[in-house]
Amino acid sequence: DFVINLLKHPTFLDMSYTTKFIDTTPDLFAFKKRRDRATKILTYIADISVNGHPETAGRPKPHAEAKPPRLPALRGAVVPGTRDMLDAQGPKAVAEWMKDQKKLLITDTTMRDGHQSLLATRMRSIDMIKAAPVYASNLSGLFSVECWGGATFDVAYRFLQECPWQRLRDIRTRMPNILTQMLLRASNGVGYTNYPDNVVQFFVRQAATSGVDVFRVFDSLNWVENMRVAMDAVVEANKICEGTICYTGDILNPDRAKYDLKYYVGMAKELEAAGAHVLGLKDMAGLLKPAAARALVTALKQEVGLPIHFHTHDTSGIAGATVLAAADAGVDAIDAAMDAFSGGTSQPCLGSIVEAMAHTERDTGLDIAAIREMSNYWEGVRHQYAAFESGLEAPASEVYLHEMPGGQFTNLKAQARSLGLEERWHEVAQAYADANQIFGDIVKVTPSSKVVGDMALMMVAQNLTKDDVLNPAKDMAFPDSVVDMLKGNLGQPPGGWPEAIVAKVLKGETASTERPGKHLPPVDLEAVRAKLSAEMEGRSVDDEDLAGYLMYPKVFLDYMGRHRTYGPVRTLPTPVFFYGMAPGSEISAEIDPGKTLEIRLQTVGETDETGDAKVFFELNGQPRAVRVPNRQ
Ligand code: BTN
Ligand code: 3PY
Ligand code: ZN
Repeated sequence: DFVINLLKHPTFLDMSYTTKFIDTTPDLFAFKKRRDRATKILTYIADISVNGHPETAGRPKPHAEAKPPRLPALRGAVVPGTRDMLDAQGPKAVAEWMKDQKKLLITDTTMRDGHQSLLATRMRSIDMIKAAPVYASNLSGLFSVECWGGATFDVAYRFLQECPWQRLRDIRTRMPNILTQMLLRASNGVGYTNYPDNVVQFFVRQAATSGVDVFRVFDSLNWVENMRVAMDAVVEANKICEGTICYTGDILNPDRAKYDLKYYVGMAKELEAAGAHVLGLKDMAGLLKPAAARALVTALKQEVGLPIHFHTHDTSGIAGATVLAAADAGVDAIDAAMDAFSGGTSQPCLGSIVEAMAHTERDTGLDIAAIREMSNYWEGVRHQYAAFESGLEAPASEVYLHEMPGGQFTNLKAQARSLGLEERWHEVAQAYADANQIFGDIVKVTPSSKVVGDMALMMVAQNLTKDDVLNPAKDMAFPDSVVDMLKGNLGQPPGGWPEAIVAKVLKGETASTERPGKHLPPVDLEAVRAKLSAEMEGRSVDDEDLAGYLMYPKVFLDYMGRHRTYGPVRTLPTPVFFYGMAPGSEISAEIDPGKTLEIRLQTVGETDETGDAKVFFELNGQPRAVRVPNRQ
């Protein structure tokens, strides 16, 4: 076995080995790794075909007669777009251009917020990568394509068994002319907690290297102090830094004076001074109403010199009107999702906005026929994810009561269901609003929104009112996330945390009011790399893997463990990934550029006395059988 391993080793094959080769190449001795990738993928297909995928069990299935997604034809060569402008002229020039030109610029959010808000973030890379060349050819007039960050990062590793970095590189190569955009939670990276400054810097550098052009940077408490490290790292990488305000409350409502026009203009000025190239206006719950948008955008255009990029959610059903009002008031760019991924907790409808602007001063210049064709593809894709639909049936003005972000809404509903509280959803909505007031009326967006959600679920589950929670005489155990937030570990909200609730939750422990990153010691990156490599049997750890591990140590290691067993399952068609194959069916999977596996599932054999089922395949015409435990 050793000799076979040696003879097949790439370093041996390309003759770059030295006399120390055997000493320095521990993987020669890792015989159990010799199962090839094709066998691993067959094992996955066999397992899912016999046992089903744990995530789709008991969930609605795609319609049997639903047509598979059909890619639009390419409408000619790839012409230079915003990405080319960034590369040639730099981020400041792009920002100036945004202000100087008249069109309403559009970001397509389908590949990030669209599926995050409608399908629990479950869209797989293969469905995006196929679309990327069509965007490059047919939609080169888009401002950007949001396709990375937010919740997509950990969901890729955790639930989709794929590498988020590879997704980014694959989209980037196939769509070289349009800016790629990500959502970055400032010091919380793409996680739920504050990371040491050097981890945030390392992550941003790697994201820029792997293909992100526009970084929408926000803080979950709107604390600019806690955004500087991330913003500086983006500027340093010569990418576009979109310093972002999270919108909450209602600037036209005198009862919500904490977040008034003055507050937002003040924050915008802070972001401008902090070096933002673009001002992001992130209405994560869809609370900005048309009249308020008109007033806010007008004021921001007057008071700051940055182009403004507006993002909202259509939970209420009137986000389209808000976008039009913002456009009238001179907003430079807006976010929308392709029609099939729009509406509800997602972004407003891209095609309809393009139509609404057509033949006006702010005509987007986008080709509506190209948009329709693209959306038809997305419609086919969406059907394949029927298991992850939330079933939200209608717009809901209740969003103005609870103020839940679009990306959290369906998640919290699922959490409520798992606690047996689904019937009491409207109480959860009220409790969420009450929890917000308990914390002093804060911005609710990942991760602060999760804390408010945890508190709300506890209140409903234990029948606690706001007065109960605030009553110093009534003892109770608070969720860990609440304790952590009130200790100051997510930073400071405007005006600080209310003293009474801090005293009750921390029981005398002191809270920090300083920037959390100030006291987190830098991580020794090379030491972590060495430790991680050792944990993975000496496998080499590149910067992408290291950055993934630093964000989510356990999630990353679990992913790598499954990767060793199942191989490159990201290359499987989505229906096969979630439902396996039926006997007699055939698929192909391109596991490397130019290396395609033709896989036919012949039959599933009887389950033997050890509980294993033998599954018979044809792989590139050759018979292969694999055994998997039958857990049914
Ligand atoms: C998950 O994290 O649960 C989804 C990733 C794939 C899990 C694989 S699918 C085949 C096998 N059966 C299971 O129940 N889990 C693994
Ligand atoms: C995220 O942080 O994932 C969000 O979408 C916040 O709106
Ligand atoms: Zn959003």
